[in-house]
Amino acid sequence: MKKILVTGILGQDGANMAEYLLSLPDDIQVYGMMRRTSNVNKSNIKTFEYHPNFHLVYGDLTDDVSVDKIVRDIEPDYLVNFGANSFVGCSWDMPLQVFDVNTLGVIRCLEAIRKFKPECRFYSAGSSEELGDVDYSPQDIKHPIKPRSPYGASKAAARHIVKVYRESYGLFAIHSILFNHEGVRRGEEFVTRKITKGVARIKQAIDQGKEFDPILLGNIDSKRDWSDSEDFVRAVWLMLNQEEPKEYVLSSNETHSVKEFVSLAFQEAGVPGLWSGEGLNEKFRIFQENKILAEISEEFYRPAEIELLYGDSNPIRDELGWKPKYSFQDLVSRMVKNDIDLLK
Ligand code: NDP
Ligand code: GDR
Repeated sequence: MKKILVTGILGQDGANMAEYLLSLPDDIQVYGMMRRTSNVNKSNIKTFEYHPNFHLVYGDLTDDVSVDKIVRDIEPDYLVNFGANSFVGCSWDMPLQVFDVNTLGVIRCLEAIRKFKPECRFYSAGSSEELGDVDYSPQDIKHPIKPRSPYGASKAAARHIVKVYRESYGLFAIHSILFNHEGVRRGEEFVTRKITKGVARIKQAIDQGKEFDPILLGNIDSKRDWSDSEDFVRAVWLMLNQEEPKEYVLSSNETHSVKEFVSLAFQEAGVPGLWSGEGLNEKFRIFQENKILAEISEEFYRPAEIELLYGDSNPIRDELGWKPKYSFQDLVSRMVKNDIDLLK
């Protein structure tokens, strides 16, 4: 029997990881760590919350006592750390909180493992945000660390401390670089979900002959390497079960602009459109009509931006046999369909 502790269980990756682990034929007990909030949203775990091998536990990555207690009581074989303040955009507004959760939280996990269960294998979710204003494309695991946001800096620091604990105490601890990954459990402030929810809202209004407001976006020229989170959690499990604690990049090996995402999402909903104009005046209109579907608002620009992210995940494909199931088009299509169905 294997005991696996997953932090960030109510978020996108934590829920996808737990669902994947519970689907395996192995005898696995999954412990999902959630923090206490006044209005808990369990929508991401509703498909498995009452599975007999799933257990919810309270804990907070900013609280040493709770992290110690959970690791001491459960004695997990694996600790998958998906808990974080994961929104880059707000990290300039609360840099200390971001470091407390994303960096000190990793140290708290490592310390608890070192003290109470040193054989526990540890996975920490690193980010392509660590790479920042990139030197070359595609970016691999050797790319220099040059973050452009407090969030990116917090993940870069976490990356270094995982290496220190691995080398100092011989822990099986890895921090891999994850490029953007999305899906039907994605938080609503991230650009992909914001777009697909907006598309669903507008599609419904058009179908009902009603007026609608356009989707407001920031930098639509930035390019991201988008994958499906369901593909990534399988790769994380492969990484955790390899012989040596080797770190890898996870990516789709493609890059697309926010603009492309918008065009494809509306097309998938049967509302094809066209971009026109420049800079702050750029607009996406319904094809051969004047109705605006998406436009720019300065509110969503960031103090510093990463213009291009484009990963190279060939090493994990070649060495651990990982292969994504979903293409960029599949991802957009699934997210749009899900949001349209949710409105019905
Ligand atoms: P989410 O924001 O969906 O989930 C993060 C989870 O962490 C939430 O459930 C949140 O709880 C929880 N959390 C926040 N603060 C604390 C805390 N103090 N103690 C315990 N739990 C806390 O993120 P994702 O699932 O998308 O990402 C998972 C991990 O992967 C994160 O570390 C993220 O930084 C990293 N990552 C994600 C990428 C992506 O594209 N998705 C790319 C690269 C890295 P609550 O539900 O209460 O808010
Ligand atoms: P990112 O994701 O910052 O890459 O971090 P996000 O979806 O927030 O932004 C992607 C790109 O889209 C641009 N953008 C907008 N972003 C948001 N959120 N809202 C908008 O209206 C908007 N308009 C344009 C952004 O400027 C950016 O260039 C995600 C998170 O999951 C991190 O936790 C993770 O580490 C990285 O991916 C890799």
